[in-house]
Amino acid sequence: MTDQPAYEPPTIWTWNKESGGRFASINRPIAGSTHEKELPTGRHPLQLYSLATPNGVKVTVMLEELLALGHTGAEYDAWLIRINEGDQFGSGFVAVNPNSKIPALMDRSGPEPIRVFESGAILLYLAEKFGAFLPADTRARTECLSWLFWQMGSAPYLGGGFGHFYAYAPAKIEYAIDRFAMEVKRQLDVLDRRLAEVPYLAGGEYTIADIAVWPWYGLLAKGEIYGAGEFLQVQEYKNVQRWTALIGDRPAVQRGRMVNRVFGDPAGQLPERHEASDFDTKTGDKIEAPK
Ligand SMILES: N[C@@H](CCC(=O)N[C@@H](CS)C(=O)NCC(=O)O)C(=O)O
Repeated sequence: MTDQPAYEPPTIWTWNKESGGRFASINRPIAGSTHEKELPTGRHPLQLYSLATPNGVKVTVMLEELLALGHTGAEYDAWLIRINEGDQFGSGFVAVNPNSKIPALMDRSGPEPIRVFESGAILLYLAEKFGAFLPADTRARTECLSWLFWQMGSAPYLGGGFGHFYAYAPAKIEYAIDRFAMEVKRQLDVLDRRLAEVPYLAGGEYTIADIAVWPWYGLLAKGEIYGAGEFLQVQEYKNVQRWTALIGDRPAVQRGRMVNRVFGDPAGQLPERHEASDFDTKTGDKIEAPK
């Protein structure tokens, strides 16, 4: 157990101090905007407001995959939302996503703009709009959506549970780390058993289920999130490792990971994306850092 001092919750919780830990400064118990700020709009049909966290990467991978398939209607402007600076609480962003979290998408291709928030909803919206990465056959489509929703329900245990208590919380709490390490290892085993049967999560085809799951569990399997590869012994999940490498080799996945990225190797950072050529000319190693 933990040697934390015992905490007796008061009758009514009040917001009287920062909770501590990384991201504490942006946590608030109330929704809505904190300041007036319009969002920029570029010339493409799709306007994405995001950051290259796993939830953000799902959407940029999907857009790059659609473009790679030749869907020119998927051309997009990707604008950077710096969540650690509170951009998600600007009035323009809240109008696109009342939940104040990236990613958020505005489809301006029709007579009236359509807003889409929640990464799973964005993937499904794009898959249906372009008729891609979502099988038409009822059985395969249903399997795809089951894994898509599995991801949406499971990843908060990985990110908000395990990742938070293992990497970000102000104190290491054994109970919390044990509880969520157990759950995350179980989730990896769920994926491993599924991927022992089929090449991709929905079956024989690469779909939005893979696009949703890879940025979380693929990157975890590569030891690239929370520095937890050894702790969770991720190399043991052989089928997850095979699938992680297969998806990671896709050029669209490699491009999607770079968009709205402002950390890591400068050559892998494309803070904003407005043209396909930006990958060749506007990465962090090619542009001067803002003073
Ligand atoms: N369920 C949402 C989760 C989105 C989410 O948690 N986004 C995080 C970054 S990965 C965020 O914007 N956090 C900012 C905040 O909580 O204020 C989705 O999948 O779109």
